[in-house]
Amino acid sequence: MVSVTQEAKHKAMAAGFAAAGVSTPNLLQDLSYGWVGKITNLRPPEEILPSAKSVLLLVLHAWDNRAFSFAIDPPNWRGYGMHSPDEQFESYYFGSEIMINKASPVVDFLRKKGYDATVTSRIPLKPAAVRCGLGCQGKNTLLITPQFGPRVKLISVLTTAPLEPDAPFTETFCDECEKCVAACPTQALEPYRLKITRCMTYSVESPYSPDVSEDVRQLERQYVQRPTARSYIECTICADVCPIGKSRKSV
Ligand code: B12
Ligand code: SF4
Ligand code: SF4
Repeated sequence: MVSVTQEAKHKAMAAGFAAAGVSTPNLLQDLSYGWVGKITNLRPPEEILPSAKSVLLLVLHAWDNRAFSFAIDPPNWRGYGMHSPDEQFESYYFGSEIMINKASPVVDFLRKKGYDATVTSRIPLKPAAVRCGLGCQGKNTLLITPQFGPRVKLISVLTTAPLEPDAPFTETFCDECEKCVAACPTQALEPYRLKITRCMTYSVESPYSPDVSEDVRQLERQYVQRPTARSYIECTICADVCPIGKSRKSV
């Protein structure tokens, strides 16, 4: 008989995800939660869905890495930490919109089975994905999957369903390679560590922040493409150069 776990994963694959893995809030207790700089406050699964018993991590192959990195900020957006907490903004991030949409059949399925379920990207997705058996974190700090390397986007479904956990991923891929570290134009990377304010993704998302240095601003103007005045394509260089999974062009 097909289990709820197998059926939930099957729904995810049918919706277009490339891989799906399961862990439990208990097994994710020691991840580093809290604020990442001034960017986002990552929470434990039970704070997002009380009585969550399982975390289903979904991997979407970003088959056009630039299209998936397309973002639009609202006109009055100044940057992380530069607004009062009650200010509401509507940003648009193409990759997230697609993932939320594709995850909804999984949520519907679990709810029809009588469980609660919700989609979220507010947990630390990369280390959670490692615990769900989906890949390892590379020297660019991204999740490196065996099939597509770092060219993936991640999202999670939290549920009260007691799904069967997968074994954590234990292999590593980087060995002596340091291509991502060498390729970053702003030298934001040290192996396994990112200096956030030197990353052009941070600088483009924080157009007025005083914590971004002038050399980074200049490189941002050179490298970050802006299809329209309020839109941009986030940097993907440290993912593009990674040799792991590079030959896989399409799903
Ligand atoms: C905040 C954030 C950012 C910030 C900060 C990035 C960062 N590395 O922290 C900024 C805005 C700069 C950013 C940039 C980008 N991001 Co971003 N970001 C996030 C977010 C919201 C949280 C990341 C996080 O947890 N940071 C906290 C730090 C502390 O966590 P960490 O990197 O895992 O750090 C660990 C390692 O360094 C490790 N470590 C330290 N030392 C050592 C030593 C060894 C030997 C080892 C093994 C490990 C190790 O320990 C640390 C703590 O666990 C996630 C979504 C989410 N909810 O998780 C997306 C996410 C990570 N981003 C993503 C992407 C794709 C990007 C960009 C490529 C931009 C783009 N085009 O989309 C760049 C890549 C920059 C980079 N190389 O990291 C994807 C990653 C997909 C993947 N393959 O992993 C995510 C998952 C979004 C998504 N929904 O898909 N991002
Ligand atoms: S996203 Fe770009 S700027 Fe940021 S670490 Fe990667 S290569 Fe460097
Ligand atoms: S480019 Fe090389 S060092 Fe960087 S994540 Fe990929 S395999 Fe690891």
